[in-house]
Amino acid sequence: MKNVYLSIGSNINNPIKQIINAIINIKNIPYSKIIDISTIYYSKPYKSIKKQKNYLNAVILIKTKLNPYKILHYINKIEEKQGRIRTKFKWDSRSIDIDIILFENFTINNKKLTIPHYDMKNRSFVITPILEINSNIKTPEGESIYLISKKLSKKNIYPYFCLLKNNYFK
Ligand code: PH2
Ligand code: MG
Ligand code: MG
Repeated sequence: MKNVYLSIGSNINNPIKQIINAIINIKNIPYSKIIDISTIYYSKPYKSIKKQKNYLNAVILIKTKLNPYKILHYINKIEEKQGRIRTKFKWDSRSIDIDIILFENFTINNKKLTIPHYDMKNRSFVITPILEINSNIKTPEGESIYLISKKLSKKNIYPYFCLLKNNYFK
């Protein structure tokens, strides 16, 4: 079983409901199980071109027997099911976005998939929840995510909601 860190984000169509539905749908990915869920964070839009609503973001750690392409297939299906509309603008609002941040210690770089996530180091709404789950984690190149987090501003993210207290999704 491989460890996979997924990031989820939503800023339209009832973000808290979208995040909870995404967790339920991720729980149903075959040959996989949820190990941990971070706090859900409230964050300002990062790199948006147009004016956008604020986001909710979280990170989920799963263990899976599937390969990265199969995981990508299932998360794309979940995005589709949750009404994700892909516009021609990369930074548009989204009902749900699920990204593979880390997949064990794999490095993949092709048209379909880039792992680790190409911009994770600049996103405190990704780095902060990962560290909450595993404070010792490193990138495949051996870079400490804790050290990466020290360079990031935490000004734009706030803890919003915590689901783990009652182990609801485990
Ligand atoms: N996702 C983006 C662009 N900007 N900003 C926040 N706060 N959260 C996101 O998930 C996010 C973003 C594109 O994937
Ligand atoms: Mg994304
Ligand atoms: Mg995405």
